[in-house]
Amino acid sequence: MTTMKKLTFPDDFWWGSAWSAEQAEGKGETGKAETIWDRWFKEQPYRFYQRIDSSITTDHIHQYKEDIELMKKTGHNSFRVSISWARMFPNGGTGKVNPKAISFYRKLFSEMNNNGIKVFANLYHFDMPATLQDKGGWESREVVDAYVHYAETCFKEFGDLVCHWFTFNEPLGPILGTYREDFHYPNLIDFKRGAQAAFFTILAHAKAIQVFKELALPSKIGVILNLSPTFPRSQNPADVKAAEIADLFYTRSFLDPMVKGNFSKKLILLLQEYNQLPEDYTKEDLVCIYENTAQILGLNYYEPRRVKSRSSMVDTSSPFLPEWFFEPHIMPGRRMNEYRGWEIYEKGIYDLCMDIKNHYGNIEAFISENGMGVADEERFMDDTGQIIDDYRIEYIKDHLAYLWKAINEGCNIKGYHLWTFIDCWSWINAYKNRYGLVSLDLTTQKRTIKKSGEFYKQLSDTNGFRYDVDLLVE
Ligand code: BGP
Repeated sequence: MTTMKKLTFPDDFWWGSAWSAEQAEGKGETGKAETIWDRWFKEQPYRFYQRIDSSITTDHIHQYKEDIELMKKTGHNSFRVSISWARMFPNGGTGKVNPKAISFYRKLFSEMNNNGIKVFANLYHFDMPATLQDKGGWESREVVDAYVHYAETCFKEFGDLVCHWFTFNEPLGPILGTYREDFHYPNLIDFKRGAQAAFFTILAHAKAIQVFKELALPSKIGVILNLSPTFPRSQNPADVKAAEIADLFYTRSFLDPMVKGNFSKKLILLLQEYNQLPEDYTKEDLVCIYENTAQILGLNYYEPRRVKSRSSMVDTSSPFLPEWFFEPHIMPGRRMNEYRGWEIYEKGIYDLCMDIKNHYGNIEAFISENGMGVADEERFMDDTGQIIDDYRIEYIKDHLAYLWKAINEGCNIKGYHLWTFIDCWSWINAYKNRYGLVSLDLTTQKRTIKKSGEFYKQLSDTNGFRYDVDLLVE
């Protein structure tokens, strides 16, 4: 059966996309401190796809005016950037603020506002100034204080231009990458140190919100989390328990303290049992975290998490990891984005929104990232030079249909931001997988709207699209 229907989204829905400073701006001439990405590239260039670093990326710092025109042409009414800490404080992330950085961001944000594009500004997107990493990065209270000073400076300098603020993008990412999975500088595999860094990240979020509230700005502040609904392989109690534990580590770890102000008791008990709890924390820290929670929540959704119970014994002399308690379940028949190695499961966006509705007070939220990175997209270029990315249009529609269903069932979802706007630099994958609504020629920096960019404009103009609702499963 086919039941085609127009899926209409709420009035004033935020249509847009996101990217980050390190991935899109390029170094420019304002002055900028070395970041951990510059440092890591210097030390191990062979770990970056085609040895491409972040010095030029999408050169947004020079092309921002043209880029804002492209935002309009692709239907944006809102856009998330991150502010570069290293640009704001070029002397290693502390000291004197950089007037040239202030001038750049004020011009960018003003130009966006003048063109009807709401500014969503994120303060930290994986880009620690290297000097602060040398002081311990997120394991250090000194770095937390430096971050809060940086945050306060941004609130004061740009508070009149920003619609919504975010303390962090995916705070779990650097913890996972640095302390557990070796994809983030400085590549220390040490769970307990990671737990300390996670705790201080959460504290930094709370302290920034505390300062924000004192300034009484007209905007809201929140956080952007990467969340995946967790599914056990079966209802066998061992699989169910494995899924519960994975969920504690990957979902509740940041969501609970940053949104509710407290930590999952189950997670605390588990970490206590294995002597992995952070040691440096005070009662004042816990009160601060309790009193200063997110006012708005961004949800980055790419893939579900499927797990099963372990089939082998753990070697307890190996470094402690969450995987001591479960294994990934490679579900037969799953649909994959092979280029990125992520499963595509659109219903997961619905499950995630329902979890937020049912367990997190239905906090005001939006999809802050969702998207499909594809390698060698030139294959899909037509004679005019446009990328015909029908697969991306399908991907967006399939996810939006489940988002529409979630909204219709009462989820407080205010918008959808795609990853990403113009193809941008993807950390160690550099420009391998392209995610944009607009393609980028790396040699000339020429931007060309993809077919998905045209679709996105229509979607935003009409606030919806036609879809076969019989495809939506319960
Ligand atoms: C998110 C990050 C983004 C972006 C995206 C795509 O987790 O917030 O910065 O990179 O994932 O992932 P990747 O670039 O690794 O393909």
